[in-house]
Amino acid sequence: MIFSFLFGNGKYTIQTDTAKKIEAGILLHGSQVNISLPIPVQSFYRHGWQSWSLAAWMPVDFHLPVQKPAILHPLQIDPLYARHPAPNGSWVGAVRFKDGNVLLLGALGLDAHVALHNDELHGWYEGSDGEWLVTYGQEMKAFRRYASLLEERLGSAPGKPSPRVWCSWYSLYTEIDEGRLYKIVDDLGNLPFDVLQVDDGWQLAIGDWESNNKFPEGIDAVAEKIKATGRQAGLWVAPLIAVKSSRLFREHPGWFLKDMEGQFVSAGFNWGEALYALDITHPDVLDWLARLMKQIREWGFDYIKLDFLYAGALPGLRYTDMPRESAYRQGVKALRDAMGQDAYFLACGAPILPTIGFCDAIRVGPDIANFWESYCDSVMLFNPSTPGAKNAIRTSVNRLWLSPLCATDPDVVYFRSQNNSLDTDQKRMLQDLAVVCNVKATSDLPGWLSADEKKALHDFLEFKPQVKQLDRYSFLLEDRLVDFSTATTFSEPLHGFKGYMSALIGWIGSQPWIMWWLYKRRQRILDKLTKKV
Ligand code: 9PG
Repeated sequence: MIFSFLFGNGKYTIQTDTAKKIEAGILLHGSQVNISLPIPVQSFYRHGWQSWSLAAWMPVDFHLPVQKPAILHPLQIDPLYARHPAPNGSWVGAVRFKDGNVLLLGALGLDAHVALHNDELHGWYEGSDGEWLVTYGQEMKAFRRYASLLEERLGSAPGKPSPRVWCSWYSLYTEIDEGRLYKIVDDLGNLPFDVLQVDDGWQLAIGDWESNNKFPEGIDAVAEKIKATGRQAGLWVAPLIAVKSSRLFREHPGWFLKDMEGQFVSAGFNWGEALYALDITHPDVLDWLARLMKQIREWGFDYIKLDFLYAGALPGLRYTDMPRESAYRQGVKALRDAMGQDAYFLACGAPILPTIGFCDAIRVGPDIANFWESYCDSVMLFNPSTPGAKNAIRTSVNRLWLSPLCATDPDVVYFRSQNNSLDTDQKRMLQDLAVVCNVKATSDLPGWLSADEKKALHDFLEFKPQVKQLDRYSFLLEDRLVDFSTATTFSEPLHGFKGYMSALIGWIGSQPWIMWWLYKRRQRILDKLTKKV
């Protein structure tokens, strides 16, 4: 069917099954939607699939290169659309006109994608059909209307206050052990943290979620030590992936997602190894996951960071045939039910829309790092999902519209100058974003902080200002103006000789043995760095 609607700047022709006017805009229903735009657009809002995928406004004539290395596609973006030629995004897309108004097309269901083809905005559902909102006007208002309809469909977080978290990742990385964590429990003293969260490095293997020999007293003893200081204990776990060398994979190869050719579906590459995805429609997998969540609570952890969740929604053949994001959503609901509503659930590496309603917080950007950006990742590989402060701020600030639905976690901030190449302004920008999100975390070892830095950290944790958004990237914190726009720019895609070099580096970076070698090299550097701790 073809429908015509008049918005502020002209007549729009919409092709889909049904359309009706509602207060928020126009509610459509159909597996496909085509909207002809009456006037030229300036920029397109692309919304990446999962926590680490890029969300940004981009000029329509900016050709985003294919993200490199390709081996990381399943881990960093929606692999199905890695090579889509047109500007595109998951569930929602918006275009901005010269006068500043936007037109937003947003799916109200799962398994949906939006792309801009010249003067046509195109939306489609992968499997079935579903609802869409089309809304026009001032940018922040348009996104607010979309978020509010999403809340009606998907629910929202129950509004628990966001705890202030000390997380072990961005200082010790995998080099955590019992002694080091016990020392941190003591050294945190009276800094106002609510949670001490143990990150990656405690487990036997990716897939085998029992404590390793660096924790002779067991991971439950760590939880107990933390709780004895009046804080909650937090634990990181990546329950939907496993490596082939894990006992889980060896004992249950039939639990893993396969493709049409019968090959295991790749969930990317990390820790120097290939990752595989559990099929969470398999009843035995669901049972195993529920037991794991209950076990974590029994160990004494009440704050749970579930990571690498995208693996549950990768394309593949499932035990129960259903659209991939619906399968994932069922799985996340099962995880939430098993951990209990009273646990604090931070979703990370998570497909955004299908996680909403079940998590308390969602990571809305790639990992932070103790540097602004890496030349190799940002310029040579053009990869906005890699760790770095600029990448993390860029995507997080472009996802603030999600905040009515759940807490938006921009990742940790730094106060330390030791082992850190971020300058004062860059650290300040990270801290300001955490205040805007009201999700505050750090990984700085107390021993790495000077007295002044400790005081600044203390003040930050206690700071609860009035926050007012002025426009897309600028805010008032009480009466101080903060602006994140310098983090939202991109480097120029490379052409000519540099373009070939970039392709070559991308190809080299996609070789598993190079990834393995890089991992081992990183581990050696880390080992040296943490020896003194
Ligand atoms: C632990 C970490 C931390 C961190 C998470 C997640 O694109 N990548 O290759 C990629 C690897 C790891 C990663 C993010 C992206 O980090 O976000 O906070 O918990 O796992 O291993």
